[in-house]
Amino acid sequence: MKSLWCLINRLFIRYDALLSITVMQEILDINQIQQFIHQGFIRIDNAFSPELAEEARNILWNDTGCNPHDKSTWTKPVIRLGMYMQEPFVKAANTNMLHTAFDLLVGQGNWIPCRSMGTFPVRFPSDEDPGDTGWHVDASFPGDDPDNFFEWRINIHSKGRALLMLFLFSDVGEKDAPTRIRVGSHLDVAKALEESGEKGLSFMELAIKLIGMPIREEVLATGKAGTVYLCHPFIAHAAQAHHGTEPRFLAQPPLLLRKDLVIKDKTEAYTPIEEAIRLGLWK
Ligand SMILES: O=C(O)CCC(=O)C(=O)O
Repeated sequence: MKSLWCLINRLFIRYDALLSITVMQEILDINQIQQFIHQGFIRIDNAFSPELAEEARNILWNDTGCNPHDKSTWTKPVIRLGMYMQEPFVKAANTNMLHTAFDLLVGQGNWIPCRSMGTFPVRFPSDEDPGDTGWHVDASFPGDDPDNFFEWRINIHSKGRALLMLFLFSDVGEKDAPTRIRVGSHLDVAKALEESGEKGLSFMELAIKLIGMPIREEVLATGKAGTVYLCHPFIAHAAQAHHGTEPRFLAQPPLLLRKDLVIKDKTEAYTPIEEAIRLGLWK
């Protein structure tokens, strides 16, 4: 009787595991995981609902001090808004679909749920240069002067940061200031970070190194409100001026790591985020 129970139990556990693998594959298939490793990003459509996006936009519009129905009030090319922790933002960042994708890319549970939506560079149609369109990699841990953002650092283990995420809270077409992503640049960045080890490079040091890196194809982070781009933390990206008609609402919060990444001599399988760093360093 005991062994029959054991067998039934085992069958259930296998069925459960199979079911969760099937659910995971519905969210990200093997091609998307390969794309993440080789190109450094994937796009997830309908990651959160248009209704949540609209609720969030209403809060953001209020904070811009501009009137959505009066273009004469849209006087600046970009307005940067602070951290948002209200319900629509936290819900958007924590859908089942995104949690499953985080598990697949970063390792089961090796990430900290996002409770704040980070900064919002709200971009308005304008002929004026926004002045913040340089190529860069987002930094992940403070340097000697934590108050100086340009001194924040990035190292080969991506200390503290699992992903760069781009959350589209409005429909973003090619003219609506979509973020530019350099396809495969995370591989060049891994190589550039190798020598500096744990100390890594500061945001500015790495931005200067990007200038000498190989020319790579650019992809625009376009999509409907509710789209999320999950990017390798080493991906080089840049803003651009807005040449469309409606303001663009996008957030770029980090996904934080729970445990450090392992890129050498690991006993279990490497996760896609680790695989990508290994690819940049050794393949
Ligand atoms: O506004 C954008 O498209 C991206 C902005 C960005 O990358 C940043 O502010 O770090």
